[in-house]
Amino acid sequence: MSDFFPVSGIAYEGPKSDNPLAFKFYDADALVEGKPMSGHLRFAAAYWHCMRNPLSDPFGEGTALMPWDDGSDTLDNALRRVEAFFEFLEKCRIPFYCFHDRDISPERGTIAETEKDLDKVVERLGILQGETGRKLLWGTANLFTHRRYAQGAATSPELGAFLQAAAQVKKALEVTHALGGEGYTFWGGREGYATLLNTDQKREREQLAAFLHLAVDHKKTIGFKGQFYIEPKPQEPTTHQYDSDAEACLNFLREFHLLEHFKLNLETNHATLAGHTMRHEMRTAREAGALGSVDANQGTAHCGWDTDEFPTDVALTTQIMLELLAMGGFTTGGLNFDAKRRRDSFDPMDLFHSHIAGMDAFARGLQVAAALRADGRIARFVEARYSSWESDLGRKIMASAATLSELHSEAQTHPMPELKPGRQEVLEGIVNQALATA
Ligand code: XLS
Ligand code: NI
Ligand code: NI
Repeated sequence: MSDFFPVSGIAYEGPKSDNPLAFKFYDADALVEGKPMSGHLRFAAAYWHCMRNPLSDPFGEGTALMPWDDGSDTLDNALRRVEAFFEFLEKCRIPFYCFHDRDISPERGTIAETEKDLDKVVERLGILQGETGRKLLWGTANLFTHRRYAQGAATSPELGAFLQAAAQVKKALEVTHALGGEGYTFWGGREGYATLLNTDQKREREQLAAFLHLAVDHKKTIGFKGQFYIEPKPQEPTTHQYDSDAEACLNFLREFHLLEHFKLNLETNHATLAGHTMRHEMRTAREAGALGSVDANQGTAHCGWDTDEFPTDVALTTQIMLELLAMGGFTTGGLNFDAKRRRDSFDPMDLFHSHIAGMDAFARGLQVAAALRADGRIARFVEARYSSWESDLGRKIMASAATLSELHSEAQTHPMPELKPGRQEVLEGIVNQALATA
C-alpha cells in the first residue's frame, strides 16, 4: 500500500468530536432499521473526480496538488494513480468506486494499443480490489471528451463516431465484468443537440436506442450480470440531452423496448438542472421500479450549471434517504460521490475532508429519515388524505369498472367534497423536528 496521505484511517468519533479527520455520524456498523449504515449507504468514490480532476474552471488552470501524479500519460503514471486511489478508498472507509475507461488509462494511437494498457491497469485494479476488499459499483465509457464525439457518440451524424463509441463500450463492458462490477452506467453527455436546425432528432433517438440494444446483446454474450443504468441530465454540454430527466428516460426506454434492461442512476445536480427536486426524480423512478443508483452531489440553486458540489445539506440527504428506505434499499446501486472539491480545496487531504462531509451528511440523513418513518405522523397523514377512495365506488373507479354515466348519476346524490387542509407547513415542521432531535 502506498503512503501518499498522512493519516492512518478515518474512524467514527461521534457528533461531539472536533477532529476534522473523523466521522461524526457515519458509524459503518451501527444498525438503522436493522441494517448497518454501510449497507444502506453503499458509498462509492468517483475515479474521475478524485484522481483526474485538476480543479480547473473555465477561467483558471488546475489547482489540485497530486504528489503521486507526474502529469504524463504514461502507463507508470496511470498505475501510480491506482495506488493512490486505493490508499484513499481504504483509509476513508469507502467500499466502492466508479470509473470511465479513460480515467484509469489513456487513449493510444490504435484501439489495440489502448486496450493493451487498459488491461494492465485493470489487472492492477483487480489485485488491489482483492487486497483491500473494495468493489466496483459501476464502470462506464467516456464518450464525450474526445473531439470525435463533438457531434455526439451514439447519436453522431458520422457513422465512424458511432463505431468508435461501440468499440469503447464493448471493451468497457468487458473490463467492468472482469472486475466484478455491480453495474454499468450510460451517461449520454453528447447524446442530444446544440440546435434543431442541423439535427434529425428522430434518427438520433433511434441511433441511441440501437446503440443501447447492442450493449444489451453484448452483455448477454459475455454473461455480465450487472445492472445497466441510464443517467438522466437535461443539458450541458448539449442544449438538450435526449435522456433529460427520469420521466423522459422512462419514456425513451419504454418506446424502444429497453425498460426491462435498465434502471436509472439519478444525480442531484442533474435533477435540479432539469427543474426538479431530487426527491421528485427518485419518486418517479422508484414508482416505476427503475430506481437503481444515485450520483450523490448537490448544486447551487441560482447557478445554472452542474457544479457537482459535495452533498452536505442534511435536509437534502434526508429526502434522498426517505426514498431509498421506501424502496427497501439499494440492491446493485449505491451513493456514488460524483462530486468535486471546490477549486480552492486543492490539498490532497481535501479529498478526505470532502468525502467525510458527504458521508456524514448521508449518515445523518439516514438517521433522520428512519426517525421520520418510526414517528409515522407523515405517513399516517398521507394515508388519511386519500381515505375517501377507500370505498366501493373509489375501488370501482380505480379498477376501470365504472362508467361516466354511472358517475354522473352518483354525483347528484353524493355529498359535495369536504376538503381537508393539506397542512404542508405542519409536515415541514415535523421534518424540522426530526432534523433537530433524531
Ligand atoms: C456528468 C455526469 C458524469 C456521469 C458519468 O455530468 O454526471 O459524471 O456520472 O459519465
Ligand atoms: Ni454523474
Ligand atoms: Ni453530473
